[in-house]
Amino acid sequence: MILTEKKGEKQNVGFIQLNRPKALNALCDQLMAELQDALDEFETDSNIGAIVITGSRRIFAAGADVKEMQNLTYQKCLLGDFLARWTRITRCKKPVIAAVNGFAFGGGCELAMMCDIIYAGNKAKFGQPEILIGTIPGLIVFCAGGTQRLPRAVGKSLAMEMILTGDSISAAEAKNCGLVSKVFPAEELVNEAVKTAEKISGLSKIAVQLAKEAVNTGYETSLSEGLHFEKRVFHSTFSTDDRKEGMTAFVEKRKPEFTDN
Ligand code: CO8
Repeated sequence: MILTEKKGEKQNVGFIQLNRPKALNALCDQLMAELQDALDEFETDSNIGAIVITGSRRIFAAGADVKEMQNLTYQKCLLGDFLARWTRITRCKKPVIAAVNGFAFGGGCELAMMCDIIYAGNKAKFGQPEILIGTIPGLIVFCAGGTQRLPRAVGKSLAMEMILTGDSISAAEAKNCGLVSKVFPAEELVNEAVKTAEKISGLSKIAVQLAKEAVNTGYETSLSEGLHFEKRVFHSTFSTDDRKEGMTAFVEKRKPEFTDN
């Protein structure tokens, strides 16, 4: 249900395409298991510096698979491990870019929000329509994040409006409110996401991983704890060859050659 390949001039970008067109890339357990395997593989491949996740031109993902959930009970959700693998992406140490063309609804929007950067095609639509089918974003015991990440990304008022009405927002609105960082013509979106991933992959993998961890730590904690973490992590970069090389190259007016040491 997914396609994977390595992209970029140096083959250092892990590329994942959700590929379940008949069900509009509805996120079922099998698809998420395959996604987890792909992330495991790219994460352990030392040549890969960043990962891009996309869908098709028409659809990123239409949410969790409603047919799979139709007869689910509270007891099964609570006691079983239904969707337990879904948050794997939030534990990925390498940067993940979501390239969203078309609909990103429900779990699809949540999947995009679990990524580090979201780029959108100009016809993309983001929404949390769970209220229309009698539930709420996020599912019962799994932290998919619709009610938590969306308000942090777009502000409380817009998040409430989206979550309580099920109405979606356009790519332009998503850009305006900060949910996505850039909007591109649909046909250019994937290339642009890969270009950014290539750029990140060419930097020190140590610095990139630490920077990602520092931002995410700050996102989930108080400002003072975040600042303390940042200071410690900043200090730790002075134990790396890459920090010395980066600063030396700047002083010598040349391009740095990072070795990930
Ligand atoms: N689950 C299962 N099948 C789906 C889903 C879905 N979410 N969405 C579409 N499909 C299927 C349809 O049933 C249909 O199949 P079939 O041909 O067998 O009847 C096929 O895809 C095509 O769908 P439509 O005919 O509806 O296509 P349209 O172009 O008319 O509409 C829409 C496209 C607007 C995207 C529409 O399909 C839609 O509204 N889909 C449902 C959206 C939704 O409610 N999503 C929320 C689901 S709940 C959820 O995501 C909870 C989050 C859980 C946590 C996740 C953590 C990552």
